[in-house]
Amino acid sequence: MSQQVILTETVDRVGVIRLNRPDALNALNADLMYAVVEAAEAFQDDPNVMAIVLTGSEKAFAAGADIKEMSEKSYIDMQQSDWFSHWNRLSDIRLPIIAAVNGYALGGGCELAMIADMIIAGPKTKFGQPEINLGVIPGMGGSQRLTRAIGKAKAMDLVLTGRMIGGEEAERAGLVARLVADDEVFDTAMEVGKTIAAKSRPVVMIAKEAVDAAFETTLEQGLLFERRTFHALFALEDQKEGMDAFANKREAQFKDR
Ligand code: CO8
Repeated sequence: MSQQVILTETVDRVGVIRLNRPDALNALNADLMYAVVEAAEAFQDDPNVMAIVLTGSEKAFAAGADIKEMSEKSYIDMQQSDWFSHWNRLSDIRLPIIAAVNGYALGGGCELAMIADMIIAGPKTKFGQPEINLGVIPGMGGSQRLTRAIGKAKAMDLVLTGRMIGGEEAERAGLVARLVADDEVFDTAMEVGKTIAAKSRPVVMIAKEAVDAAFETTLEQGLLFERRTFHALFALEDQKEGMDAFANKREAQFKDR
């Protein structure tokens, strides 16, 4: 029987997706892409899941798209299959996705981590966009999400030279939300997921949409979206509960958790 390319479980309302191609350093082939996307959609459809933690192994989050699967493809193969466009389904997931990243996060691996909403990493994590060494460029967001995350100067450095950066440099550059000891990366991501799990599910989804809107709109449009959405939250019982709990010095018990 062939090995499962991902492993999934639900722990305390946090859905975990673990990439599981250890012999290929979790290289992202088509099977793995479909499996990740379908698992994330299944978690989203489960009202008991509040957040998703996406992780790999100690040695590799993912060492990139599967070079062996791609190498012999023609332009027409890539263009007609719209290779890897299915990852867009992952960026459509409305639950927060936390990437717990150890080891190599290269090429498509770095790009997959950037599709997530936040990255937790350790000092030994290695991020990079080494596609230039293969005679190609990033194809899943490395020229776009990376530039938005760390700015043009550093994105140019990584994309043009293919050099890797460690977790500390990535955190300083703004790619990593929390830098923790390497052996605490997964547990920290789970703690973040559990913290989110105590909030209101619709409000969590709307908060994610509001932050994402900053990348898609002008400041004026974004501020209006935020303000109108803020107004709309006053239609929720969870807003009444949250504010009443504050006033009465108790912990909020959100209905739509
Ligand atoms: N694809 C396929 N196999 C891989 C990959 C990969 N990306 N990375 C590692 N492997 C395999 C190796 O071939 C090796 O297999 P085998 O044992 O059968 O020879 C096994 O994993 C272990 O790897 P190494 O022996 O190389 O391990 P090392 O510890 O010596 O080196 C490295 C680790 C530095 C991570 C090295 O494996 C490496 O450089 N890997 C390739 C990194 C890379 O170039 N990534 C970018 C790939 S291209 C990409 O991601 C484009 C994404 C956008 C596509 C969008 C299309 C529209």
